[in-house]
Amino acid sequence: MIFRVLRALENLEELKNAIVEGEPDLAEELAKGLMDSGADVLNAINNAVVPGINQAGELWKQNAYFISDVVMCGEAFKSAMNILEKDQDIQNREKIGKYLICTVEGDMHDLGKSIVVTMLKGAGFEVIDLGVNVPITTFIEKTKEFRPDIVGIGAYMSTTASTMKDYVQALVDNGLKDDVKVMMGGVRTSDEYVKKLGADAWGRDGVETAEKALKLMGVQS
Ligand code: B12
Repeated sequence: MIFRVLRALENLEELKNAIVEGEPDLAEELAKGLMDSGADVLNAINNAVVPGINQAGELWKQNAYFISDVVMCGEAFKSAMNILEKDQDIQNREKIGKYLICTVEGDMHDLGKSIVVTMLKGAGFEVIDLGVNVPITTFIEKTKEFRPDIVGIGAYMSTTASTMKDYVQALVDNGLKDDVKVMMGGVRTSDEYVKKLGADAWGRDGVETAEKALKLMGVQS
């Protein structure tokens, strides 16, 4: 038993390192290994994938990594997430609501959003991911088409974060705001900040976002 636990911890450490070292093929292989061994996927995301990409971000901040290094870490992150997202427990959850999510126009960051998407799926949401660099017109068009219960808006730079308020204003102008809750998130944001932009809730990370989304739906997590 103790060896199984140690081996599982070792696997998580290896996956984290593959992301920090920017090795997409290895990250994919290790994620497949975790899935095949029946590991807890949400635990793998929280304790290997998220810490891995955070560590890569820290290394960039300390000037130990170039952008090209961070891009490779992002690729490794995505290869791992592509595999882990296929987990049957995540796929087969009974759907409790629709969540439409996007990154604002001018912003290409999507690693944090991918984590949020997986956690929301794990919590039972049907997620419509519009991707990155999404103009307000597309956001409104898709909100009208899909009629989500919650919209999630992500922005990751000081230059793009303040534009999230324009997305809320567009919901108001199109008569959609009364039917939808708004969540916001991203590295440059805080609870206080997004409330000023018109959000109903902020998500610090994937887990908190899923918890707060359930709460907005009136479901206890
Ligand atoms: C990885 C990264 C990149 C990658 C992005 C790859 C990708 N596919 O996403 C690359 C290399 C491409 C990149 C490019 C750039 N980047 Co960059 N990037 C980062 C970095 C290192 C990590 C971001 C990240 O993925 N973090 C890990 C995830 C897990 O965390 P997260 O994003 O915060 O997400 C969590 C929460 O915020 C929350 N959350 C996220 N989204 C949402 C959405 C909702 C709705 C909710 C509720 C919650 C939520 O849950 C997530 C999971 O825990 C940060 C530095 C940092 N320390 O954050 C800079 C950073 C964001 N980048 C920055 C900059 C300046 C740039 C560039 C302009 C650099 C350049 N000179 O070209 C370009 C901009 C391109 C563009 N137009 O968007 C700056 C922004 C500074 C500022 N002014 O605010 C930062 C802060 C680095 C810095 N200190 O200077 N970047």
